[in-house]
Parts: sequence; structure tokens; C-alpha cells
Amino acid sequence: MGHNHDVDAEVDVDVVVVGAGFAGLYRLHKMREIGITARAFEQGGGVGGTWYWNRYPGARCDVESIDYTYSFSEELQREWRWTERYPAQPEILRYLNFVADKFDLRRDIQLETRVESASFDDVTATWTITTDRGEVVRCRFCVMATGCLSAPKRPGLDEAAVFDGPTYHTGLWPHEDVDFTGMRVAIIGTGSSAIQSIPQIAKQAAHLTVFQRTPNFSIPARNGPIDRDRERWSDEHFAEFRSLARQSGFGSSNVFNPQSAFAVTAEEREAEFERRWQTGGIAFLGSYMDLLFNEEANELAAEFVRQKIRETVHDPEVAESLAPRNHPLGSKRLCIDIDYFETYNRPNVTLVDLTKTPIVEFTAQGIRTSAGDHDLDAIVFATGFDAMTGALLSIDIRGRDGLSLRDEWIDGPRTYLGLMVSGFPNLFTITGPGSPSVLSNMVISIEQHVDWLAALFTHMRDNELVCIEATDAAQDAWTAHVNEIANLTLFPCANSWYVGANIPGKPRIFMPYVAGVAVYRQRCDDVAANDYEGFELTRA
Ligand code: NA7
Repeated sequence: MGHNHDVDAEVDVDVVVVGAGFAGLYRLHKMREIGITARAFEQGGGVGGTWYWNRYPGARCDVESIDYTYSFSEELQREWRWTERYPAQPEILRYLNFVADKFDLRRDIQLETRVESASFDDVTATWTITTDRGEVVRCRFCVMATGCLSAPKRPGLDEAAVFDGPTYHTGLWPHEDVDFTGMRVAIIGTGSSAIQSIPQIAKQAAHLTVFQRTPNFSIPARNGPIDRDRERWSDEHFAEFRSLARQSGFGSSNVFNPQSAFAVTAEEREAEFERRWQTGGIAFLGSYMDLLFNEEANELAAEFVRQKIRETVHDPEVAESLAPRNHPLGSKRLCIDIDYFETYNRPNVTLVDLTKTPIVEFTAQGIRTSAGDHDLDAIVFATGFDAMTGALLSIDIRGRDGLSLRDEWIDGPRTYLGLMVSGFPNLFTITGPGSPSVLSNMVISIEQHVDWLAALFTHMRDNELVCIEATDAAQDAWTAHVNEIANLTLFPCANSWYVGANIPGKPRIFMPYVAGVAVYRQRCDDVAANDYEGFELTRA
């Protein structure tokens, strides 16, 4: 490990932050608060990250507004009023712009700039960042706030080039209005993005054909105006409300039932599922504590949802195709919908089950499956993302001795605490693989990482430390621990993007840390209290 760093080497800025979404914005704010200079580069034409790009019809967060907000400023919470139970994309984007203005963050953000490479120099313990605008910036710390779901996956895009009409990806939606009125539209995929946009597109298009490879479990959102009483309570009990979220598993104020599904009678269980179904949202997964641990318990909840699908969808064959059977409920991100299954009762919506009739090819007129041709005017890819590692690996990141992150992670990501990678000193991944990240309320997890790093930077400054690196041993132990915990659950059973299964050739490794945000926070705090155990910190 490197020592004797030449700390007098000039840096342009203490910290470069890559990305200006929820993570990048708070990062900038926090750095200013502790007197460390920071500059952010953002590929988009505005701040907002995920919420800048995902503008597809119906785009909405599946975490409730009241929880999906920064908790670092009580004043911010009181100044901002959400309108709906679940925030729609335009409103979240307005919120993030409001935050950027309120905390005067824009002056440190350079938009429309893609970071192309980052390389570490062991002699000076500095990173050199290059951008697609030809800038070269030297900094002490490099913070990747690049997001977990920000590298869109476009299978068949090359093949689709033969198609005469327009094609879209939900994660790269145009900024101008897309009008499908009178059009024959296809959508490929039935994940969260598709499940949100299908009902909206169906209302506009002349005809919508849904190409489904894997059906997903979806719970009604029961969206509506925000509950002002609950909002008032959260204002009046700010500290308690926020602390509850931080001490929870998921990072929200949802109530999870500590009981086993087998501790009650069949009638009681049915009543609890029904109650949660009627309440709506992701809290359905919290009906019983063993849904994500015990296959039989899970099957009870899964069958409840399948029965709901059968009751909702009039055509029994379509209902059967829509009923998920190849993965436990919740082992893929549970979808939250508004009128999704109901939409299949519309006369202008057709479901194509790709397990029965796969796509053969794209043609100038549309899509050919093994059963015949679908003539189309537009195709929407709702095919997801190269999750958790895609955005990081799209940058050429070089650690000590030119070590490439792409090579290091060839067999899958390995990190210490989801925060650092051995061999890459002074480089941090906000909500990186190996942290709760996508299995939590992202805002809570982002804040926890940013706060933890702020304490670290202060510690380093106070102790004249210039370099920090995770040890190999700590990284090995953490990576093993992340997998061990995941293997106690049903999560690894699904071919989900949590394991990289949606990207052909991507190594299969379970990426998020499933033990929950409270356990994880304690772990990170213990590491810090224990003199940053597992990290090696060096002086000049
Ligand atoms: P997801 O959840 O990854 O969904 C992508 C969907 O696209 C899913 O149904 C895939 O089927 C389908 N897909 C992907 N590739 C293909 C090909 N080649 N052919 C047919 N169908 C395909 O992405 P989303 O954008 O919906 O949601 C991502 C996250 O954002 C979500 O979990 C929330 O956390 C927010 P598959 O299941 O792979 O068979």
C-alpha cells in the first residue's frame, strides 16, 4: 500500500462528485458544510439523475412521498409540500431543482458533461478526472454518485434499427411530449417501468401490444392526495419520524409485521393480505416476517396475488399468462401499479406471451414473433438497466498501478461496505454494490453514506491523513458476508437484476446488502468508531 504521498501536489478541488441526482446534490451540500471544496459533473442537461431521465408516461416512485425526501433539513421538509401519496416524476424533479436552488448548489455543478475516466496517482494520492469536454481535473477524493439504475439496457436495439417507426427506452425518454394518439404501439418488458407506463400508453394509443417475457407481481398503489394528517404528524415529530426510518429495515415509515405467516389461521392470514392489498404499496411484503425467508410462506402471499389477477383480468388465458410463477414474490422488485391488470380488459390492449411465442425479428413494419407479424407505429423498450455496476463501469476507472475496475470486477463487484474497492484508494461509491441501496429507500441510504463520508473526511483532515483504502481482507470478508446474508433469503432464487441476470454474460452475484438499513448503519458506525477497521489510512 502506498505511503509517503506528496501532499503538496496541487489539486484543483478536494472532491469530484460524479452525478447530480439525489446523491450528488446532498454530497455537494455536505461538503460545503464541512468546508471541503467539491465540484460535480453531470451527464444530463439538468440535475435530478434518475428523475431527470425517466420521464416515461406514468413514471412515479414506488416509495411514498413522505418517506422519499431528504431528512437532513427540517426546514426543507417544512417548505416542500407533496401533492400525492406517491410522487410522480415531474414533481420529484421539481423537488430536486428546489433543493439545488435552496442550497445554492448549481454553481458547483457542470451539466452536460460526461466523466470518461478517473485514474489514481499513488505518489500524490490524487485522482485525475477527464471529461468528454476535454477537461482534466485533479482532486483528492473521487465520489461516484452515478446511481444504481442509470445505464439503460437496450436489447434488440440494433436489430430494431430496421424498424421504420420511432423507438424509445423508458430510461431515456425524450424531453418533448410523445404523442401516441392513433398509433399502434408495442412495449417490450413488464418490469416496474412497463407496469407504470402500460396503463397510460393504453389510454392514448389506438392499440397497445405488450411483449412479456416474465410476468411480475404487482400491488395496487392506491395513490391519491397525500394524507395531510400524516404529513402534519411528520412535521411535528420530525426527529422521531426520521429516526424511525433510519432504524427500520427498508428505510421508510411502513409497518412490518414481526409475526410468521404460520402463526395465524388461514382466515387471519387472508384478512391481513387483503388489508394490505387494500392499503396498497410495498408494505404488502411486510404482511409477515417470513415472506422473504420461507418458500411456503411466500407461496401463500404469491397465490393471494395470483388470485387477485384472476379476479381482475376477464380473459382467463391472459390472466394465467400474467400470473407470476417462476420466482418468489418480492425476490424481484415488487411492482406498484395504478390499474395495471385492469388495463388488459381494454379492447385496445393485447398481451403477447414471449414464453409461448418468442420474438423472431424486428421488421420495417414491426415485430415478428413465432406466431406472426405485429404491424406497429412505435416501439417502447421498457427493458431495464445494467443495474448497480453499469454506470460505474462505463467510466474507465484506474486505481493503484493502473489497475482497472472493469478487470477487478470481471467476476462481479467486490467492495468493502459497498463504499470502497481495494486497490482504489480515495474512491467512494455512494450506494454501491454491497450496501442496502436498491433494497431500501434510496434517499435514506444515500444520506447515510454521505454523512459517513463527511465524518471520515473530517477525521482525515483533523489527523492529517491523505489516503484511505479498503484492505483486501476486509473486502473479502464483506463480500462473503453480503452473499451469506442474501443466501438466507429467497432473493437469490430469482433471475433478477439484483443478481445481474438481466444482462447476458454478467457474472451472477447478489449485489445489494439485504440485512436492512438499521443493521448496516450500525455496522458502518462501528467500523468508524473502531478506528476505521478494515481500512488503511495513511499520512503524507
Ligand atoms: P426491469 O425491472 O429490469 O424490467 C425490464 C423488463 O424488460 C423485464 O420484464 C424483462 O424481462 C424485460 N426484458 C429485458 N430484456 C428483454 C428482452 N431481450 N426481451 C424481452 N423482454 C426483456 O426494469 P424497469 O425499468 O422496469 O425497472 C427497474 C427498476 O426501476 C425497478 O425495479 C424499480 O426499482 C425502479 P425479464 O424479467 O428479464 O424476463
